[in-house]
Amino acid sequence: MRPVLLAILVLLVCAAPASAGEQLLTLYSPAIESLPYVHRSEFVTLKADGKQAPAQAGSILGFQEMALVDSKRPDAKPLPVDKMMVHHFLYYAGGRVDRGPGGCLGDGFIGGRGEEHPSGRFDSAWPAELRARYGIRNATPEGGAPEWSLMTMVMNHYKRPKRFYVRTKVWYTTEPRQQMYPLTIGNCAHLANGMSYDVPGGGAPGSTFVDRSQWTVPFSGRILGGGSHHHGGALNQTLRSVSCGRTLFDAKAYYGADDHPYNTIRPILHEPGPIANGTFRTLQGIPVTAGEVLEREAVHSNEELHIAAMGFWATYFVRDDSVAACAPMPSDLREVTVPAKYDQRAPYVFDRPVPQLFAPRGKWRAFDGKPIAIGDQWFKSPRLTTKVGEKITWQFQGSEPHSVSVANGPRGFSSNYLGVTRGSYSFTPTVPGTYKLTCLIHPTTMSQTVRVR
Ligand SMILES: [Cu+2]
Repeated sequence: MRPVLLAILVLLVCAAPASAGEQLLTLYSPAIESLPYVHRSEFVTLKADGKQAPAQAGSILGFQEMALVDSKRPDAKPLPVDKMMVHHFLYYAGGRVDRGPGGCLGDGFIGGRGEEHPSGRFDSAWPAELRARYGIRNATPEGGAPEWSLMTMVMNHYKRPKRFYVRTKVWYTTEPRQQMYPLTIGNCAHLANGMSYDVPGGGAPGSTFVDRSQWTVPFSGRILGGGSHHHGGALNQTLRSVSCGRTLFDAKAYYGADDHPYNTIRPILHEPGPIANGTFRTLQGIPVTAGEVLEREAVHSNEELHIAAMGFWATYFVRDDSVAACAPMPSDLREVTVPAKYDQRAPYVFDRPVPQLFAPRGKWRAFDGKPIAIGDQWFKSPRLTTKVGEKITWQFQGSEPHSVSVANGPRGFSSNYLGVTRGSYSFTPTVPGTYKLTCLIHPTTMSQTVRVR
């Protein structure tokens, strides 16, 4: 045999274990319809048929791509972010075996994409060495493949309804891997509000708002990585071990330069989010032991208001009973998705207020203390005057979900940001000024302005 050919063969044989049985599956959601300027959550089931979700029991090794396309042609380019912006995709495989503790998003959660991933590509987050060793077991107790489900929230900036598919490229194998547990570490008290909370703003220059929570590690093992999901005046988010007195991850929020689509897209429907949040990987893993207390801190700028802010960590754990308490940090921990270009101002200046896209009309009315009705495409008393200290209550009575949320004004507040059809929400202004309110679900057709003196 010729030496060159032999060398190639040796290389091929040596390279093989790194990708034993690995396949890259291209999967599509059913068609989903989106109306202009409306951000709405859609929940779809993905059948375990090899087209929507893997057909065979196996292991998920990583996600290469989560993208929006309007065609199933293999070379279809993802829809541009300034036309179809992805708020988030959340993938679940609820019927799989050995789901682990799961964390705030539940034990079915397997992965997701947030607004901090404008390209929808995750190649560097799932290196081949990691895929060769670890995977999320994707099998039912009967030995088949579970169906998946997908939650999508997208913002359609086309001026017409747009039909799209979510294309998912997933590294997959039917060969054995060590079990990897997806685990979301956040303040689960925010779950009822879709994991979001409001940053009131109005603070002095440089002031911050911190959302903090603790979590107790349920089993000994190693953390193979974590991605921060953080927006709403996001500055940085940390994950610390209180028990060992050390920082595990400190994730910076990266913002687009002035010419990034997130900053030039019009109309502004919500404040521009980060174009990346710190994401870390380590093949050795960060050692943690059962009972160890971790604490996350999401730090937000509190100079301006930020509605529907979020801060949590999406992490991946493996079990390992041999880990000693507070064993040394891994030498191979690294940040994997730093954007090539971003705004270098530190701290970032949040200077793009969200406009009230629909001007409220009608006579100014003085608040009489009675609940203010919110129905389909309307606020009762669109222009209202009141005084500091008077509690205002809004009553939801539409057939579609609505919210009452500050677009801009002296302080930020919001009812449930996904919208509700029943119940009420109250706010007592303590600061005078003009509060320009909107419905987050119908920002172009619904508004109310409240003048507080
Ligand atoms: Cu609405």
